[in-house]
Amino acid sequence: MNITPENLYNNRRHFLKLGAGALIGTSLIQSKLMALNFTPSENAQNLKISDEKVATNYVNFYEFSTDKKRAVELAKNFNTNGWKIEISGEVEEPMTLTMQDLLSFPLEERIYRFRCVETWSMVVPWVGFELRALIEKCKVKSDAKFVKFTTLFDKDQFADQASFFPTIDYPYVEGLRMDEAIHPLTLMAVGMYKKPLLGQNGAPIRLVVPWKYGFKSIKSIVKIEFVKDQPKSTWELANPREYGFYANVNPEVSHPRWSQANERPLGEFFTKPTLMFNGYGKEVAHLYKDMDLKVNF
Ligand SMILES: Nc1nc2c(c(=O)[nH]1)N[C@H]1C(S)=C(S)[C@@H](COP(=O)(O)O)O[C@H]1N2
Ligand SMILES: [Mo]
Repeated sequence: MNITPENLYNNRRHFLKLGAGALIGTSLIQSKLMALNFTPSENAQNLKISDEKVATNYVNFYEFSTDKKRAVELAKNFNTNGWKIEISGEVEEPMTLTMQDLLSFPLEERIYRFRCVETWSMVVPWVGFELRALIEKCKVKSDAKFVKFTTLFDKDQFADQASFFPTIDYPYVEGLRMDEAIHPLTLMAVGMYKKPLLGQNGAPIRLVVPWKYGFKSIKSIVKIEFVKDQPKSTWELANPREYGFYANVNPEVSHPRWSQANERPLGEFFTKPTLMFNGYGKEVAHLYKDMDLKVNF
């Protein structure tokens, strides 16, 4: 069954007239009309979904601003026209994928817990496709041991990139080990709350890795490289004592400046205990069975 988003419903006639191809460009107006055809989630785990207003207004997107409200404000004009992802490195078929190509992967709704290293958390109904589908499409070679992701670098659009003293080293880079990347929970998200992603949440396409701290879930991706060596991620480069490459949610490993034992769900007053691997231990603990998670934090 396909969901008809409210905005598409109103524009159905317009949509039919232009045809799908014409709409899967990505200007702001087009993306408002864009149909996300996806398999909805049944919320089998009965997770309590965060309020949409809260999840789309309390964001971390340093390229715009470290101030959460200001980032939302600045993201309103984010132009994702003609967005492409370049795929290179250890692949049989390097390729450049347009949004139209990316939206043709099988899209599903996935309701995931999301835990920021700052100790707030939320539950988001994402729409996206499994990263492993993309990995199959570009025929990744066996020499590839890691995936490196890069966010857009564009001083005209990102105020903090243009500033004299940028907060972090841009472009924002993240990475996953290959077995993490092909894990079925690892999602390339193009939407949330049944609609295309807003600028502040990483439009038009971002990573979502639900068992890791939020900073691994890199936004507005323009490049994916398959590499032999472990890439250095932006936060690891900025402060290796505080932010490791793995960044698995772990209530037993404190951040040097605060405990990670509890979290505050956005929109709620009381905190609750944080779960190992953010509650996804059954699915992912085997990936780390031979590792010391205090060293590889
Ligand atoms: N490019 C980029 N990706 C990013 C960030 C960022 O500043 N820049 N912030 C990260 C952090 S710290 C978190 S918690 C999540 C926040 O996602 P949300 O704002 O959609 O909740 O995005 C992550 N991805
Ligand atoms: Mo975060």
